[in-house]
Amino acid sequence: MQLFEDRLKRIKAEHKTLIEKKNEEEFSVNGVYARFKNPIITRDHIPLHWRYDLNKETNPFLMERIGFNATLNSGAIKINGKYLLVVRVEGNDRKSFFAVAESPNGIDNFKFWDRPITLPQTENPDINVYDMRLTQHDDGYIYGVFCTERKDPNAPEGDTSSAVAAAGIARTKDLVEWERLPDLISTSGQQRNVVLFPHLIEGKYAFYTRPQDGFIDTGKGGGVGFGLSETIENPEVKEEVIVDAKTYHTIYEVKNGLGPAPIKTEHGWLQLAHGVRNTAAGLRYTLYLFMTDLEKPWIVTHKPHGHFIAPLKEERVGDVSNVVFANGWITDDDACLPDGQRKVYIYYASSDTRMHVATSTVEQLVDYCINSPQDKLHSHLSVETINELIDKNNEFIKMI
Ligand code: M1P
Repeated sequence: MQLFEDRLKRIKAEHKTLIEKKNEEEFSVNGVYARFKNPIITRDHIPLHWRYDLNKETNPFLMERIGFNATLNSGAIKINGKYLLVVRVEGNDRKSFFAVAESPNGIDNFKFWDRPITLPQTENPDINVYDMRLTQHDDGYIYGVFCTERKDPNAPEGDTSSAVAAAGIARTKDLVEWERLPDLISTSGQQRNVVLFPHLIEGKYAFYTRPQDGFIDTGKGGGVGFGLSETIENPEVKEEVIVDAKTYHTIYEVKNGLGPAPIKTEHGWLQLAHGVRNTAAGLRYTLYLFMTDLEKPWIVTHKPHGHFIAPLKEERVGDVSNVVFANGWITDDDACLPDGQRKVYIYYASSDTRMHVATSTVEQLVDYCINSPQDKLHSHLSVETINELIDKNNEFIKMI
């Protein structure tokens, strides 16, 4: 039967073309970051040998045996000159798992490693895992902190949806072999969007947290939190302070959560987070930036108004529409940029469906944080802020 051979030839060719497709930077009107034309990783990037039984005897129609639904919220790190994403891959069975995709330049040619990550289990096995944040820690390990989700043991009979979210922790030196540590214990009922800080503080491991009362609703716990743990082998945060609270009539009114581990700059720590607000069409997730103090990274020093990246054009539609989410970025100290600027690759997912990249520099992001106006939380004060800029531009108005 020729069908098998014909299909194989075409499927292989289309897969190769997709993976090798060059990406193009788009002109940045806002000047803060540049988007790229193509998504960088989609479900079609999943290796063919994860999807098809390639034996003609057992799969004469060359049909997919295992289907994949989405590639999203990815942790990021650069090792030995390679840009590596720990991608949240979601199967058609709704289960997410982690898999490493590697690119030579950070913007295209992302190729998955041969197998997904085998994540060791605790005595209470994960039902679902997702959204790994990578931290290169001073102790020499790369930590992956992720959400581990299990059915709520206290769910009433017949409730087959209620779940409990906690922060799972694993560590590695190479992203291949992983050692699982116990889940983070904290005072709040549930945790998601937990990030390990790269340095010890007062000799303790430091975590950004997101205490929450329920699985979806953060309730009275919401906001980006921060707490210390005596050890990483028995991680426990006994006290959390709120770094950045959810706030009425902002883009993080309903909830927020930290993205990747922060980037150190001479002006403080650059922080990327997501904020969620409600609309008649459901929740809207956007990304925002802020900075925290160098010595006290739980204290916000600068916070521009509103969102930094919001879903745009095709990004707006997907499995969970109107969402952008980021848990990975890379500062590229090998890239030679004018004036010694440090390049930053910001990896974000759109609508829980596919991965994108945007690029900027540490200097641009710091400038954005320091010099953008704050949210003054009232319309008339927003108008006041606009008028201040118009007045400042008075003598330059002829330029435009
Ligand atoms: O569906 C949007 C996002 O929802 C969750 O984020 P949060 O905990 O802030 O609500 C996460 O499940 C995330 O994976 C997802 O992208």
